[in-house]
Amino acid sequence: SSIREELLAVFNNEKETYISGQMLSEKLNCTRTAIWKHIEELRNEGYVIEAVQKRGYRMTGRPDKLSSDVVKRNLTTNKIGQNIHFYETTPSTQRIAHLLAQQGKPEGTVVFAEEQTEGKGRLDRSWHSPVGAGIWMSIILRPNLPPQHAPQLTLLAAVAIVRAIESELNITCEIKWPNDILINGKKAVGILTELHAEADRINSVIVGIGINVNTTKEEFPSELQHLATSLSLEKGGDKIDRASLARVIFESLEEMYEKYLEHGFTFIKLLWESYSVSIGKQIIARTISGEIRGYARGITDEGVLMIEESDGKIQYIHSADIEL
Ligand code: BTX
Repeated sequence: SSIREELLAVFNNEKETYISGQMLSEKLNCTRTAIWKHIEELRNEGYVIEAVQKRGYRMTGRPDKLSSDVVKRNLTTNKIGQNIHFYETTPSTQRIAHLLAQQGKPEGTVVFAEEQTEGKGRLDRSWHSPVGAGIWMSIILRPNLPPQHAPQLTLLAAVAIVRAIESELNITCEIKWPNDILINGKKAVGILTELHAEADRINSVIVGIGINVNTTKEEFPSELQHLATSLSLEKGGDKIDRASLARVIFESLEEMYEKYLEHGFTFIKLLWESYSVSIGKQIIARTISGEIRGYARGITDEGVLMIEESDGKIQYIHSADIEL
């Protein structure tokens, strides 16, 4: 409700001072009973609101939950993250984003979930998305581009996320083609780009982003424990504020996306190559039609991986898993 939002806004602006019930009811133009009811509701959601006789209320803690209020506070983007749909639990934010895209929701609309029960990766693989541990989200973009440029958006997203993580948390990341973000060799982020397109034009792109933020070692299933990590684990177990990270990611993504639409892929490509672990190395690419071994030359202007085989022949890889 709007009282709830205004109440949160007042508490956020008045971090240190107590505000009396009387003042709140005047400010928000409602009864003191209404104020009291909303404060009780906020407490049930995990907000910590102190009440002190004769002084009033003060908010001293917020739930570790992603909510629209918290993420949108101080968000400086024009589009990305300005419309957020939140779910406590959902099979996959991708599914919801696809539906919203088809309903015509605007570019930059985001679907967030605290938990995904059937989070998906590429090729029908699954993405482990335990409750409250990460940022599990899907973003709708509507670039006016031909469909064959869509893979560039995966690389763009990877670059934007790496830059956001590095600047916000001071953690060094590497990118493994096409969509893995690794920290100390382990996967911390996965990106899945899906498309609605006609023959010559993209209608919408759904960029699915899964970031292991506060996932603990025990929360990873045993088969992932050696392959996966979380930002918190890489920070020695410190708990990381998901809302601020989400905000920085939106800003970074929007900046990259706008530059890309204006100037094309070249500068993203350069940045991407600078973060890449696979380029310039001997690699094995496992594709659905078999294995290709060789030297990773780079990526094309389309975002396609080029591997030079021992006989000098160049293979163009559109989809594969890379082993270093
Ligand atoms: P991918 O196919 O490259 O990676 C999936 C593989 O990664 C799995 O087979 C497994 O080995 C490993 N894996 C699974 N879960 C995790 C995890 N939490 N951390 C590290 N490794 C893991 C990557 O696909 C694309 C993932 C996109 C996920 C987002 S979350 C929001 C959106 N909704 C949705 O359903 N998917 C996207």
